[in-house]
Amino acid sequence: MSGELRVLGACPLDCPDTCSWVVTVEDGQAVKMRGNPDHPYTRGALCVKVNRYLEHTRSDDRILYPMRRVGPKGSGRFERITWDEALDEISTRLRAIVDEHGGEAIWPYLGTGSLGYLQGCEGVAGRRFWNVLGASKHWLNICSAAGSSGLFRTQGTAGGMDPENFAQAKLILLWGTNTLTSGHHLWKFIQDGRAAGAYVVAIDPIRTRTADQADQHLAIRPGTDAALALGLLNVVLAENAQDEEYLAAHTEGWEEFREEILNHPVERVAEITGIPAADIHSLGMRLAHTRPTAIRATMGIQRHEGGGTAMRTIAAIPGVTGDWRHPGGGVAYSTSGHVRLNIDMRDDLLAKPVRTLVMTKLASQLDDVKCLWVYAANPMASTSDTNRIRRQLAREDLFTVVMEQFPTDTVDYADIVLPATMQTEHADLHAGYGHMYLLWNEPAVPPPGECLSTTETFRRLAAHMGMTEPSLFASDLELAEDLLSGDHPSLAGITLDRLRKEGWVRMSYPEPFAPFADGFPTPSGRMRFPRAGQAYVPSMTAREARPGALTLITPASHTFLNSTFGNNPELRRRAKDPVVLVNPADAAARGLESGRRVRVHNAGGEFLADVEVSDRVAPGVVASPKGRWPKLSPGGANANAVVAERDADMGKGPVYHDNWVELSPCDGP
Ligand SMILES: Nc1nc2c(c(=O)[nH]1)N[C@H]1C(S)=C(S)[C@@H](COP(=O)(O)OP(=O)(O)OC[C@H]3O[C@@H](n4cnc5c(=O)[nH]c(N)nc54)[C@H](O)[C@@H]3O)O[C@H]1N2
Ligand SMILES: Nc1nc2c(c(=O)[nH]1)N[C@H]1C(S)=C(S)[C@@H](COP(=O)(O)OP(=O)(O)OC[C@H]3O[C@@H](n4cnc5c(=O)[nH]c(N)nc54)[C@H](O)[C@@H]3O)O[C@H]1N2
Ligand code: SF4
Ligand SMILES: [Mo]
Repeated sequence: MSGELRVLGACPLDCPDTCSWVVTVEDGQAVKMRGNPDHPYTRGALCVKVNRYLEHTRSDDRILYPMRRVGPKGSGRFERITWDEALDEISTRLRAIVDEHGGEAIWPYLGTGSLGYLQGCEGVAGRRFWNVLGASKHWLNICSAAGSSGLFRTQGTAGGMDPENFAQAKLILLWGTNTLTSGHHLWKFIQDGRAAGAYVVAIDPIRTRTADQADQHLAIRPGTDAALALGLLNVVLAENAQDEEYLAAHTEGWEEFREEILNHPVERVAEITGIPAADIHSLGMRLAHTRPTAIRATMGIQRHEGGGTAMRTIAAIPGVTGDWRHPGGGVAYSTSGHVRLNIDMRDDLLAKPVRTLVMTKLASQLDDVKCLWVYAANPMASTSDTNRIRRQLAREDLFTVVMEQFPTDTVDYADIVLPATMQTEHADLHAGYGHMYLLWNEPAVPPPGECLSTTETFRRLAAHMGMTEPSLFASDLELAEDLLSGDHPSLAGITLDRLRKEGWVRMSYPEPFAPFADGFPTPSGRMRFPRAGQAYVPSMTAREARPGALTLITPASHTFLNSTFGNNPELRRRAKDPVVLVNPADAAARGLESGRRVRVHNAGGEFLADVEVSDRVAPGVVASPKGRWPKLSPGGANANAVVAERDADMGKGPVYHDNWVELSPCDGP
């Protein structure tokens, strides 16, 4: 058809699947977007959220022009200004802050709104500019840091199985992961495995839609996963099913870890985890006698005080069973450890070393910050302890700039708002964290209004501030060439030309892939088992289990992607009002019935939700999905009002699923 164009792109959202998409452009308008049928992982499907992406790009509330605040902080009242005015004001304020307080008083707070290597959090976005200015560094630990460090300690990398190899597994554990909601493309491979006889077990305190589809669901007490791992291995040892050859060749610390396992007989583990001993035993038997066993363990497990340890201990399982010998065996947390692009953060541009500020500590680390620069993030919705963050953002001495697509709660606190492009409007390079492909996103249409990409915004700002460092002005294509220019073997044969033509290319790893069949990327080349006493650290919820208190879990929402789409009318309609799932026993004890609106509260704050009485959650556990915009929620708050700014045991990760709450009827005492 004349005037019709097919443009290949990639989903930028923080989801393991990083889908390849095809945008149909007619007469300069993007008229259709669908999953790329040729991509081996996307297999032609996007998801319930991104099926609305094009509609979202044209949303009435899209931010199209630079704006300056005219009302009090938090009011969301702005006037339109020109880019020149915006860059003038920003330049003046940044210079003054650097002169008076030093560059470290600037916090470039970059979130996960896009995982792009150009425009988003995985790569260069603005970092060269911040280094020239001497701004504080930003540690993006909001999502997976605890689990990654746990895995790193055991394996030397957070990378693991190729998820496509789940099709070869004979036993599949879906452990703290809600596949059908948070990255559904894996499901086809699980189904392929099933068709060849695999048995699927979901281990989750909630009977999720994924658990519904599994052969078996174990409703574990939150924060006790490390103990379960030890209990399962206890059965493996009792069956003498450990892989002695693999243990001897590729692991260290086995004698000590073995003792730890022997200290965790099934009955003890049943007491800790709340899972019946018979179920632990039967799963232990399956684990002992089924090769290969594939474990999909993702972020749910590690959003706990003991989360790093839990992941570290789960990662030890295939070291004992020898599952890493087989492509269909091992642990799949994230494939990002296999992505070896040439990422140079250009620290050489720093005049002197600077401090690092921690994303999850926004509420407490803003004290001596004078400029908060938020991009691809929505901390007022997504970061812990939002009441304290709100007080900080209201400070008159804080200069806040937000680069955004939509008028979020965070935007409401900005002094200057800069309009940001969406994925169909800018170029980017992507890798999945749940598959083995690199992807190129070609812009399909020009940006609406005066929106600019992240890279272009920083190029213009650098020029406006009179900076002369040449690398600040590298074009998107030059940046992409740089990223692909590394000499790691996984990049062999992958050029920008090829990516632009084909849309995606598999990284050069063997297929099928058994990454640790011959050892690990640790200093000794061996898996490092946890030391005795370090294998199981009970999380807050496990440690303080006390009658009457409820553990709040705030998992992925089916209809939102973190807070992205939280303003989309159709997805909001589908999501209905916020709910909190409550076990019938806990509901009865509080005189609550379904539909009753409650305050979910603790010392940190409260949010409102409607009770849904349900045996999907075990007694003592309540659940309310993440991603709501506070200002679009009843009471003006979401679940992060009750999530404490407390560190997990590793990586300073957040504890989104590890907080005590109480429920009180809104109309009651
Ligand atoms: N639809 C949708 N998809 C998403 C997202 C989204 O918001 N919406 N978010 C994206 C992002 S940023 C990420 S990081 C991932 C997150 O997605 P997942 O990795 O799936 O992580 P969560 O949703 O936090 O938790 C997964 C499951 O872990 C369970 N869980 C909680 N505590 C425990 C525990 O102590 N032990 C065990 N065994 N299970 C536990 C929860 O009940 C939940 O069902 O998904 C991505 N995909
Ligand atoms: N209670 C609770 N809270 C959680 C979690 C949980 O499990 N429970 N999960 C956490 C997890 S896993 C994560 S990853 C974080 C995510 O938290 P954040 O990193 O803050 O991500 P989002 O909330 O999705 O906000 C991203 C914003 O970036 C904007 N954006 C998207 N693309 C671009 C772009 O190209 N340029 C610019 N300038 N802006 C863009 C979007 O419009 C959106 O408003 O949330 C965490 N929050
Ligand atoms: S959010 Fe995930 S499943 Fe949906 S289109 Fe993006 S990558 Fe694919
Ligand atoms: Mo995340």
